Amino acid sequence: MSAAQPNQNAIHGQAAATADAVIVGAGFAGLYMLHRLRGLGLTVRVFEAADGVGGTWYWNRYPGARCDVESMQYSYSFSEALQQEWQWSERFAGQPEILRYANHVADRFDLRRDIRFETRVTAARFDEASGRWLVETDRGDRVSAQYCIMATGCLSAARMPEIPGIESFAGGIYHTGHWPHAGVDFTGQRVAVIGTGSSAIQAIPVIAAQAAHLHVFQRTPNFSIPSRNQPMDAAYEALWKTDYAARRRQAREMRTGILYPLNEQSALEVSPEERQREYEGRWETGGTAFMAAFKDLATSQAANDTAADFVRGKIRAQLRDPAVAEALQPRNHPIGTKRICVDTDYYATFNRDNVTLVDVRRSPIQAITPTGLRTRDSAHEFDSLVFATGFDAMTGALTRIDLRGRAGRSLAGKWAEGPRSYLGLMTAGFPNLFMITGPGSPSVLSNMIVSIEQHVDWITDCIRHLRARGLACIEATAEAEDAWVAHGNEVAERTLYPAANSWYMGANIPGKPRVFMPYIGGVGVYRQICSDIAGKGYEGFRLTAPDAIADVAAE
Ligand code: FAD
Ligand code: N01
Repeated sequence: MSAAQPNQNAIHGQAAATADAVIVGAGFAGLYMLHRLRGLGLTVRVFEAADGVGGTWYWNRYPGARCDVESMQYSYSFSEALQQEWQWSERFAGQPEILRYANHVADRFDLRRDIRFETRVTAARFDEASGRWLVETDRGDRVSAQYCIMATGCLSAARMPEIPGIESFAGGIYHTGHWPHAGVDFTGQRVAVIGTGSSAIQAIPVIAAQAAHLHVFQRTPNFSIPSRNQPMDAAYEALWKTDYAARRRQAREMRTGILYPLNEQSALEVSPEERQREYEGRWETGGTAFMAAFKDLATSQAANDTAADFVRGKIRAQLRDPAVAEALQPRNHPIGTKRICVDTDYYATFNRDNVTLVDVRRSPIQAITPTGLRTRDSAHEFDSLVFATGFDAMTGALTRIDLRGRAGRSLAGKWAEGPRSYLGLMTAGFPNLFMITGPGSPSVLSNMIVSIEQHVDWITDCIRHLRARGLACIEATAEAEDAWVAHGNEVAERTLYPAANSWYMGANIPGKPRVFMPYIGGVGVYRQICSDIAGKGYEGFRLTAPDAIADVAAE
């Protein structure tokens, strides 16, 4: 724990005083939510499992961890002073710098005093008689609060696959999403990485440069675009800062919440030469804006194929060994339908003599052994094993808490067939329980800080509305929720996304229902829907006076 992060757990074990609101999580969502609710004059208690703020950027300290939304955009916009004074050192910030930023925000807005660190919320139960949530933690806290706000993150429930023999491995075992704070020195070691998603693609080049030998166990190759990261250009920073508010406004209206050039043409309406030029230009610029090369890459298989072919060609061109080049080219999903990756020297890393790619789709992993790993066809020995195997995304952090709404009904039970929500903000039967970037909202398909700010602002306005009118409760109606889920599915079905076995679809977790979880209608469109609903007196929500809370249950 750093000097900037005093241990504030002195009163653990005692029943805490009641609060107006409990917030679970102190990543970017929880921090901003706390700031806004304080602004309303509410008493707030935040619980955070980690011993510091930052969420994703606290936990994911693996080598190479970096943002792929430009620093000038992956930052809060709520404070003009903050966005003017903070200076990013690179085009795409690395994890240590983003964590420093989160700590700076916590200090600048004096947020730590309301955050209980190293405390995991284990349960929260709605009491219909009092209309309050009783929140419990693994440290014995019990807090009664009117509002309960889940800022638990979409990608915070790290997932270890169930491979027999894991516990027998004698060397070091790591997960990218729980990386040791002291770092790991792989010098001279034989290292294995399981997984080739975004985290692995960032970590592999850095680990390969340090380790004696690296084995990469790949089940599904991914499409990755070079980041072309570089030191922050002073003129570029100034360009943003002279015009920050207007640029932020524009970004909020974009489909992804990221301001970058969109091409409104179809990939199929231009000549092959023009298409090639567009892709080459975006490849040279680097980053996720590649996917905005044409308007129909997410909706037309034929259009998508042109982009996928282009990237496959680039992969081939970077590799010396044709067999490795073949194995690294994705062929089982349209480009972008699994989260597009962004890398620095990922493909070239497989030209190194000390890197071996093992295709575990052809020859599946059978067991971890004390000295390594056995696939169907071969055995491999190593000193350290890195799991870059991802997360129980979008729902995992929520369903790991014993959340119970009206009539003691559990959220995990309600969501057994897939998450259901109204706007990704609330779920029927759980009054006054808000989710920041919950399933059913654009969340992971966007610059998440843009989506976080929009949700936090909406929730703040909503609570202000309730209090100004002496109302005790807000909850989504079942009808509004059904309609929103149907709309979300219908919009998703118009795209190629459901075709992929992605974590967006829950496909990475055995037994998880196959449902497209984020809302893909676009950040700007979604924002407008949320504002309109609030403007119509919170259409689709039931707002109740203090003496009417329990009556709803009887309906
Ligand atoms: P988190 O940062 O996940 O914070 C949630 C917090 O809640 C965590 O600190 C967790 O410990 C805490 N918590 C959860 N459950 C409990 C509980 N029961 N009790 C107490 N505390 C709890 N997004 C982008 O937009 N652009 C990017 O480039 C990008 N890069 C990413 C890179 C990585 C490696 C990962 C994993 C994610 C990335 N994301 C990116 C998504 C990223 O998660 C969000 O941008 C953002 O940081 C989410 O903030 P949050 O506060 O909503 O959630
Ligand atoms: O996780 P993932 P991640 N045996 O789920 C493989 C964000 N992020 O941590 O595809 C063998 O994407 C699995 O294989 P398969 C971003 O939103 C952003 O990398 O299931 N392999 C896959 O290859 C991202 O999408 C950045 O066949 C197994 C990998 O493990 C999200 O976080 C950086 C396996 C998991 O990939 C999650 O990324 C990092 C098994 N049993 C993260 N189980 C940026 O750059 C799983 N795999 C912005």
